[in-house]
Amino acid sequence: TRTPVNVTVTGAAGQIGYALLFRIASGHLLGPDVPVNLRLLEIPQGLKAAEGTAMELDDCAFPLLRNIEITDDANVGFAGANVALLVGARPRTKGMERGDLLSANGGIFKPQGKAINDNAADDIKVLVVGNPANTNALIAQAAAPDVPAERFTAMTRLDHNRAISQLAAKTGAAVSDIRKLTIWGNHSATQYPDIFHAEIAGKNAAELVNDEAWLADTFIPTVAKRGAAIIEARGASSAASAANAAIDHVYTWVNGTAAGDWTSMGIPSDGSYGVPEGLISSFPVTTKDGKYEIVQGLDINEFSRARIDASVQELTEERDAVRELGLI
Ligand code: NAX
Repeated sequence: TRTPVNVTVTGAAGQIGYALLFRIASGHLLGPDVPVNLRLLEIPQGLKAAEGTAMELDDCAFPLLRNIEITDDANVGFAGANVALLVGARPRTKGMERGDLLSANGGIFKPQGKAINDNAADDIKVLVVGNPANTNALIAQAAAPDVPAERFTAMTRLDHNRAISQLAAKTGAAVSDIRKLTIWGNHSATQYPDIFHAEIAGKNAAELVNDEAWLADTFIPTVAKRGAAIIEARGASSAASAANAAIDHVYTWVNGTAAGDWTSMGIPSDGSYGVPEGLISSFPVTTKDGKYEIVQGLDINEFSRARIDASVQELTEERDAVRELGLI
């Protein structure tokens, strides 16, 4: 039998945590033959609720779930971690400036990055879900100099999945017929969902849609503002779909993209497509054997260029702000 994989989830008592843990334990994160140990990291106020969730996990009698540990100590939570899902973050509250938000999250992601550096397994893979996800990933990465930088990633898979769904609805295609969609930039309102290289049943999606006004005025804002629309409708932010995207992100990273397709991940830029090196920005990537590679050689038209640049500009400003705050 295989050695269990240690999966650490921060913010385990939160609403995404509640939707995520059961799917990890049932084998959807890593595959149906991979046993897992769960490490739930919470703040002291969250420990009791995390214990309740752990009781429910026990009550599922998942064959793949070996053990569960609950802690508010990051050194314990990341000990031997092979996969870390950093979900817990400080949300923006009323009247909070960007600087306040970034420094509050620096207070979470800097020590967690250090705890990963000091305690995680050599093959650690990190996904940051907690917002502002790209810049939180940058903060954690900077605090973990002994971990290869490319192991720190940020989640844009929910945006990717939202874009596929919107494109399917517009064209009447099945979601399974859509390939090669890309989210570029920041997981924020400036993100750019790009269909110019996407394919629908093998045909170019932008040519099929053939409606730049729909792209600019409907598709892009609908995808970018979907989080707010969910809050408006549900009275709470996206949880099950966010958990699903986190599962997709890690599953794809570990198990590979399908031939003829790619996915979107927030990853440290190597300078491709004019994105300054080191920024954690979303790119089209293929994955294989637990590694990812940026898809190279795509033609970027003017429509796309302006939107990628705007989102990358926002990431640059966030990076400069956390640098100013001494967080990286
Ligand atoms: P909740 O407020 O329900 O849960 C957050 C949990 O994190 C709480 O239980 C809290 O006690 C815990 N926590 C806070 N600080 C912690 C720390 N230092 N260590 C460990 N745990 C800590 O939020 P939820 O709805 O689960 O959302 C979590 C995060 O995901 C938020 O930052 C949210 O903005 C972000 N999202 C990111 C998305 C993405 O696509 N990248 C989409 C969904 C979501 O909005």
